[in-house]
Amino acid sequence: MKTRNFMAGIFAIAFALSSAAAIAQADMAKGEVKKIDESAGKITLKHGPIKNLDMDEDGMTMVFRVQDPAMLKQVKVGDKVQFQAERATAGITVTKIEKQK
Ligand SMILES: [Cu+2]
Repeated sequence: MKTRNFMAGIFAIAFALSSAAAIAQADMAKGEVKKIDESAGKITLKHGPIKNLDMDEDGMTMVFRVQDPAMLKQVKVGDKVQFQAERATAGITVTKIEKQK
């Protein structure tokens, strides 16, 4: 019984880890910061594929809104970044951004 619970626990953890990794992989797109417009709350990114937005092409440059203006202080022009973006009524919005490690 103990062994069975242990195995169930292992499977639960493995499942949680693999699905979390899959989600992170699907959502995080890679890009390079081209321009930051703090007053407008916008960032221009040259980006790779963004699966959740059905953008498959590589090397597309476009302007994104940012969910929180503070995000624009975390990066600077020329930085290689990883980000998440979502389609919102106001336009495509970056919901998370961080420097690529
Ligand atoms: Cu694009």
